[in-house]
Amino acid sequence: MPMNTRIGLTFLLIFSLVTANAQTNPRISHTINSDWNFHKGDLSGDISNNGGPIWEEVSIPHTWNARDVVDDEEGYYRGISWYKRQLHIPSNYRDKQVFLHFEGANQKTEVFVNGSPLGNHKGGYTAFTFEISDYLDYPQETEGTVTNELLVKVDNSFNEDIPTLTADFTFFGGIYRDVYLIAVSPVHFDLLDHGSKGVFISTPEVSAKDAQVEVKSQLVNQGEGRRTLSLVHTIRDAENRIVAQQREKIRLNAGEKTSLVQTLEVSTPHLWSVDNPYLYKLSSSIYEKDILLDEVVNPLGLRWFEFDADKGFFLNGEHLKLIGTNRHQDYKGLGNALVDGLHKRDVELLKEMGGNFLRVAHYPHDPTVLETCDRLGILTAVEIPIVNRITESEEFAENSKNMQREMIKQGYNHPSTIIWAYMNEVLLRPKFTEDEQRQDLYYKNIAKLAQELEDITRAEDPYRYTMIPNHGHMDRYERVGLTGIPMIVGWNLYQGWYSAGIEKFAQNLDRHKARFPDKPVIITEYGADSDPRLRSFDPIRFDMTVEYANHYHQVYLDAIMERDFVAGATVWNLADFHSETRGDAVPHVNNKGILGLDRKPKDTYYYYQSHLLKEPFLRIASRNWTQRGGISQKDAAVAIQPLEVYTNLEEAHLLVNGQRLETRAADNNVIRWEVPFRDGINTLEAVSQVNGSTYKDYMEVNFDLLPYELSKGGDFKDLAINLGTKKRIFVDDLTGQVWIYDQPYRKGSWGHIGGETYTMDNVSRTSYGTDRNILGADLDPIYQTQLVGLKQYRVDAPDGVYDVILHFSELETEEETEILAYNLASEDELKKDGPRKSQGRIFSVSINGAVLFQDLNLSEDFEPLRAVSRKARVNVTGGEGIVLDFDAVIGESVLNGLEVKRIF
Ligand code: GCB
Ligand code: CA
Repeated sequence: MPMNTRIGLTFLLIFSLVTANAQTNPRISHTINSDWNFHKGDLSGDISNNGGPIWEEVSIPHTWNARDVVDDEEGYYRGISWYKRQLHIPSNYRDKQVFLHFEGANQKTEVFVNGSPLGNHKGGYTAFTFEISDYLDYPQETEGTVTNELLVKVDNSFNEDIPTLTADFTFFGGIYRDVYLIAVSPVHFDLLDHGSKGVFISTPEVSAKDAQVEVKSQLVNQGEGRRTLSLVHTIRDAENRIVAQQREKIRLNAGEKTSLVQTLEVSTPHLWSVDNPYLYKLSSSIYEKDILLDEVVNPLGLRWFEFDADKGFFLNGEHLKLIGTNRHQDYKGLGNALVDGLHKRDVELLKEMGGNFLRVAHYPHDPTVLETCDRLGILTAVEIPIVNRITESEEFAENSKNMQREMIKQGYNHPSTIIWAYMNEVLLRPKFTEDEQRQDLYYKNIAKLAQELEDITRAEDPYRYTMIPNHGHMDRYERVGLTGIPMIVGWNLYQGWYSAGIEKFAQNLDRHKARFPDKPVIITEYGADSDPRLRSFDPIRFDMTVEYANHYHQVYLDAIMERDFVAGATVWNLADFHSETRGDAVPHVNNKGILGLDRKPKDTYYYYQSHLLKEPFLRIASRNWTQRGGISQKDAAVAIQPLEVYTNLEEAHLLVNGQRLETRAADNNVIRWEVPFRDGINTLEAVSQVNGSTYKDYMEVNFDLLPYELSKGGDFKDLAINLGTKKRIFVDDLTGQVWIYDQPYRKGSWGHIGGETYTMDNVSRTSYGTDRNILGADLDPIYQTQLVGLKQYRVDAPDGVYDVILHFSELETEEETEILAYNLASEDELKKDGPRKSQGRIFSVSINGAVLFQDLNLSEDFEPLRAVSRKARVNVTGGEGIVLDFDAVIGESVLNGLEVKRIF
């Protein structure tokens, strides 16, 4: 790029171009998202042959994996598919240069116009642009349009040269972000530099007095002849007043591309901050004489920031604890094909939570995300998708470096972005564990790539920080050199989740400080899975209940807030997200969100609000737990269950069905009461009075109260019991049915006689039940736990007609489970993991003496992990109740769930 085309003196010229600026931009740019055809699978033979394959009408955003990633079949379609569309090209495009801009397609894309290949793009998370001018047919006449054919081949199969290789998220295939058609004058801002806009704004010096704004522009003359042009940058404030302007004359030869840097100054700038994200507009325009040829507009936020290894983060000179979440880009039922509104909503939800920081994980997201962060005042870290491991090939390195450049150049102008990152937990499952020398070489290759990415980042953008997020194996990262290379170290820590001992989290923070005293640190991940359908009165690690996650986040947030050297932390994750290889309570989904897959808040979201919001906040924690159930007290027709309120106020009282419970003081923002619930609708109102103002939160709970003595009749209607759990409750979000935990038989009530809770052998996580996907069920948690070796189950139901439903699943399998890629437990702990080896079992069940199953063999008659249920109608007479007898022929009898429903 020759710089000698730069002529004349730069001079400041304000207001003189006002009339010229009023011209409309000749650049045409719009999405072409509607009216596409899609073919799942490859096209055989001639790609332009329209006769053969079946095309389905789709619009973009689109993925072909929205459904097959959540079904019971292992895996999902990872391969080639095709998209096709007509491009209607008007005659005046003949005088323009025409481009296609893809915001993202996963993961390898080839584009053809009228049968000619334009090239390909590798990587599923960054934008790319192709020029198509030379391949188009234009109308002969001056009126009308001519139809051109656009074909796009997208391939999401595993490719060892394209990050991501393996990770705990689903690699949805498709053109899942906007596609633009852009037509510009032959002289324009460069559109072919890594999918960027060709204008790069940085702010090397900002203070309360003065801001330097440096603009690097890349201009292209694709027309004929040498052109004399002026390049004008104009900064306008939020009221559209011009506050700085600069004009420079340049000459561009035919076919020439040039790049130049100009500096503008804004005195007493209105600063961009989290509470006041003030945005200027910077328009960059190319004129010939006073004719506007091209223009791009960028946001401009003026701020300065700094990380300090002891004191944390500072924005505009003021200390700011960075607190927020990570985010993945998918949504319930939609895969990764989201409209802008859903991306924007996520950032709003983070802001409404009181968050000020977003780790855009594990790859760049839709441009809407950073645009919304700019506007709402959320700081961001953005990274490329190298996760878990690398391939030691030149191609892998090249693709990674190219992605890093794309990420930086495409996101360059966002004031919200303060960190560029790369390589998430790249030493999680190191290759070559059997060969130390080879492993050393692998480590060296990782360090080499890290250094190259670091160098590229600092060269491309000297004004932001760099970061590598690692998992908790501090020694390994230090040894390989990954704690030394970037400017900030990120730690993803899961003590009290993947490994036992939640108190070890705080110890790890202090360990960081002791070992890396000069390195700024961010806790880039921490989280615990919770399925909003699961609740517990005795939460334990890996039970997937909301209550355990609540406890986990309370302990973590405390430790993070107590330590100034921890510059910030981001919860894993803002919302639940798809991860096809996962089992657990919601198979194929990672449930560490503080919002659900549908963005419904879990209790933890409110907990963060109580800590982060500055205005008075009072919220019933279990706000969305509206269906409860339990056994009545002996002497009163109520069941006592806890209820918590999250608040930043000092104290509150609770009204339960209009009755006032005592005023209690908040302890670390939590107030807890033991609440008497009656059968049916209960009203709950938390009330707090502060300085004459009253704050309230109200909810209703529909409670299924089971009589203490079933045999006495009472209100017994439906009973649903989940066996083999510990004080865990399951609420079916479809029917509202509440499944309560089992108990040993008590006369007049119900329960098991004999039997013990199923546990996996030597498992390092789940302390009861299995974490495997149950086939043929949505109520996986009901089948994942089990009572083993029971002799009898009794329900002392009064005389009447009942449906009795038994639920079984064989939880023991022959196959070995492999170590899951996402398990972050230590390698010693992992060695112990494994399912119980099947001993085989055959048993019979009878109801009140009548045979229900004879010689049931769950793994032979069905298959392991398949949900099996049987419903039978029983007429209970003479006060005999319901008696289930279990009789094992081989091995032990089992039962996973039991429902008893009164018919009349
Ligand atoms: C991690 C990974 C993230 C996983 C998360 C988890 O450390 O960086 O991709 O989803 O743990 O939930 O296991
Ligand atoms: Ca599947």
